[in-house]
Amino acid sequence: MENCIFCKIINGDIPSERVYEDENMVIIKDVNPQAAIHLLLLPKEHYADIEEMTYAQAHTLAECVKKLSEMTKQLGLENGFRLVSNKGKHGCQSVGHLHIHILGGEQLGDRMG
Ligand code: DGP
Repeated sequence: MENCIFCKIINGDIPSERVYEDENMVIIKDVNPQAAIHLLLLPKEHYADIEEMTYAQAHTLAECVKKLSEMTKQLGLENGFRLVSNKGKHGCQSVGHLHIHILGGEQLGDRMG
């Protein structure tokens, strides 16, 4: 997608701190961290959010999340983490390329809203 920041990051047109990449996803450090560890899981395929996501893309995303669960030690998340995906205005989504926030590296608060 031409004007998508995350597509540009995935393609390497915008620099990022990449911590993992495979055929389906890139995991980068969030530029504005909100926890000791704050990563973003970016599916390589462009779709805006879970509403636009196809069932095939949902299947791929589930595989990405499962893979993440196998990398917790290398990512410093072995004591737990939180996954968040903001959607739309009320969800405060600011980038229209589906992404999952991965937060951890410290004790997180128990409020989510
Ligand atoms: P959201 O508000 O849920 O759409 O989250 C977007 C996140 O993306 C936000 O935490 C900041 C991050 N972000 C935006 N632009 C960039 C960028 O150019 N590089 C990196 N690494 N993160 C970015």
